[in-house]
Amino acid sequence: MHIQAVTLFGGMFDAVTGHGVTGRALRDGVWRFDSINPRQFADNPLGYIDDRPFGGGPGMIMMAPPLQAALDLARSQCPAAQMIYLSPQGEPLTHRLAEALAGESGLILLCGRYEGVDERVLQHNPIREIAVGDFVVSGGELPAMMLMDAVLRLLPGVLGDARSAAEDSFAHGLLDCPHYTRPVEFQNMAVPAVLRSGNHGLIARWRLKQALQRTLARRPELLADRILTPQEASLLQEIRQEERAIPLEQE
Ligand code: 9D3
Repeated sequence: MHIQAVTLFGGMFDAVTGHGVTGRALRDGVWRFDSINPRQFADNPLGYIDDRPFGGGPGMIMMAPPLQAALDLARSQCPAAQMIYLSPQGEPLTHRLAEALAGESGLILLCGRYEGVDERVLQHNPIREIAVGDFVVSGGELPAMMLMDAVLRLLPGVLGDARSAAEDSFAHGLLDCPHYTRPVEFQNMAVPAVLRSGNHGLIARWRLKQALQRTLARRPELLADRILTPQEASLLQEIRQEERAIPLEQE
């Protein structure tokens, strides 16, 4: 996969290109990366690529011509690439969307700074607008890197263990169960006995129940439109019964 970022801050991408599984996969040739600085296409010697908004108001807007030149350069290097504008107004980034993007041969990631980009850039290009959550960050670079990481780890050869991506939380639509390693006791807390029982059927059942319990408590909306397996349905019933039992025990 060829990823090109149109950004004023190409150096920020060292975080993804130089570290961890994504860094290793880049060195292994699983993916390629280039950053393109729209400043190189500024029409003035000082390299300004932002200007004041028509209609007034605070902040600056990234100008269309230098952004278009940068996008055209990126497109010329990977004509089939999907263009993406990281924007607070975009559709939410989900695991499902990351899976879809992992099927692309290239991505061109437009990273905004200031108040955003001239709307005509978005009208002129076939471009998907994507947001990373309902919170405000200072520019598109960190969201772009989150998207890159989420997509890249789905490519064959990025994760060492082939099971890891498939077993991820959200891949199966539930939050993850708790995990434990040595020592067996920490701060007077023991590892749940079932995990040391060696009974793999019981362990799988305990983990699924924990995952369901946490999802119900923290992200009930994830359970709402999910088709439950018979085992999940019966575990969920068990959880709800225990929920009702607790207040009685406390009286
Ligand atoms: C005053 C209105 N703000 C829009 C919500 C201004 C504004 C805030 C932050 C304009 C641009 C930005 C920079 N943010 C991003 O580029 C961004 C982002 C985000 O802030 N939240 C979630 N996802 C994303 S993707 C890109």
